[in-house]
Amino acid sequence: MTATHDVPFWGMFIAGKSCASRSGKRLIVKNPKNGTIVGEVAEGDRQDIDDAVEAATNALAAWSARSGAERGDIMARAADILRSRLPELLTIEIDQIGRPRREMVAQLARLPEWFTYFGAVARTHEDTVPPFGNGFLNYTRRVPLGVVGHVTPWNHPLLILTKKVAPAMAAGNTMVVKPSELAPITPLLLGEVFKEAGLPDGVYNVVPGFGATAGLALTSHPDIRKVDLTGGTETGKAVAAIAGGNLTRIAAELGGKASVIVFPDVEVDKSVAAAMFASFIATGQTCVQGARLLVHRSVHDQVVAELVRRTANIRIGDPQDPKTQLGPLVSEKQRGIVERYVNIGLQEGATLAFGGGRPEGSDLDQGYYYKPTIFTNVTNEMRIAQEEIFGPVVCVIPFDTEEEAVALANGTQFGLATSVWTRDLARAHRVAHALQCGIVWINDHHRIDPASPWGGFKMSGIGRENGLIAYEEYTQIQNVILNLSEELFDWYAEDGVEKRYS
Ligand code: TXE
Repeated sequence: MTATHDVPFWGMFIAGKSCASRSGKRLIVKNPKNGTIVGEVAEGDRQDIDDAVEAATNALAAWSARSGAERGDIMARAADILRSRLPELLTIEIDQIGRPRREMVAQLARLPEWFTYFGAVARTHEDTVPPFGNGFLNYTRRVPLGVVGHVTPWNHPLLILTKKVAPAMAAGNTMVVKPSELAPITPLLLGEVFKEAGLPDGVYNVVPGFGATAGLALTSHPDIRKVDLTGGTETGKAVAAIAGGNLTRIAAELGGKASVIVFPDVEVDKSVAAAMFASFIATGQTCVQGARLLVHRSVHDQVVAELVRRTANIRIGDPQDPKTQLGPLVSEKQRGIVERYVNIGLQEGATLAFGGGRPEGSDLDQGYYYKPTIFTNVTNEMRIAQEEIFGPVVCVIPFDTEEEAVALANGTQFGLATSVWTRDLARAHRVAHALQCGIVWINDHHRIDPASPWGGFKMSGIGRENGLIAYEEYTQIQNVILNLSEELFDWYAEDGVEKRYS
């Protein structure tokens, strides 16, 4: 990091070095709580992406030739170094995106687990010996894909990046990252962590820039073997179409409209705590946000009354203050989207039970704050119940039967996650099996683990993060078939013997 005019500056990270972009352009990173400048980073474009892909290509042969154990050792060291640098990363992460410290502490403290888990996967991975018949030794090898591209968003800059980098690195790939233009600093700092851990230069490269320039250059690059993107569904479709032109694999974690289904056997306090946790964490800016609260009609009014009462007590404020419970939205643009949807909800006839505006207070006027907002009298056909708002807005919808709850939860184009709240075990599993989504929590929400597959059905995405499947999706299979026989096999011999192929 260097500084000009008191503004810290971070270069791109290519081949283990920090450097300016070819154009010399810079991106300004602003703090959503008051619009002040957090710092500047080099703004990359096509040529910089080409440079980064070249660095990753040059590093590939040596990195992929390392044993899983060696890769695992480096990743274990990276986990330790990352842990020691968390306080610094935490402060910058909060300044970039405005998420409250109490949330970011909880989230970032878990990041090292991804490197220890996937490092251990690299170390312990076993290939298979599929049956092939007598006289043959037949085995498979999982080999890396090559150079892969990671396009990441601003809502969980380090967590989402880590979910992609750890399996890719463990499997022996090299990578180029295009982080969000709103939150590029911590992804750059991760490069320093890897370098200190002994990761060879060129394995991890970062080119900050905009989606339409650097993002497009990366995802359309013919030498990229896989694009792993988290972002909006429209972005995912556009990127998949372009990647398809090069037969580049794609993994995409896209939008969602998760439901929180509350059955009447759950105490009201518990349901309300569940709904608040699901809906308002990250100021609602998460792909698995509990955007729809489906409540059994018999407890609907009680749940709504308590939800409104408790939501009114949420402390909105400076994200760096450990007591703050709700920070600003990430940008003016994001707040504009939320405000537009709240107006749409009102026009559609939904009832604003709480929120629906900017909070007052001189400190809050400076930032992109928005009150936690509760809509009631919502029907599932309304746009506010169907489209991803990505803000602190929850739509409450009553239901009468289990079948109706499932139909409501499944009744969107998305299929990322749902939480089911009940003490009835058979019902919980029955509902889980009927849900069309990649993640189902029972009596919980938002929980994640590096070992547990994460990703969506339908328009919520393709491919999986986390777990052995994420490692496998960063490899391709090579099948090696060895004929153990020394006998001459002469298909064209005119010996009158009927030939057998197997
Ligand atoms: O995301 P974008 P934005 C949703 C959420 C939000 C909406 C827009 O609903 O309101 O998307 O947010 C890069 N080629 N999610 O505009 O544009 C971009 O630079 C290549 C859900 O911030 O999808 C960034 O690095 N790259 C979500 C990344 O894609 C492109 C997280 C995501 O940006 C590109 C974020 C292109 N043509 C937003 N266009 C989730 N699933 O959690 C953009 N990018």
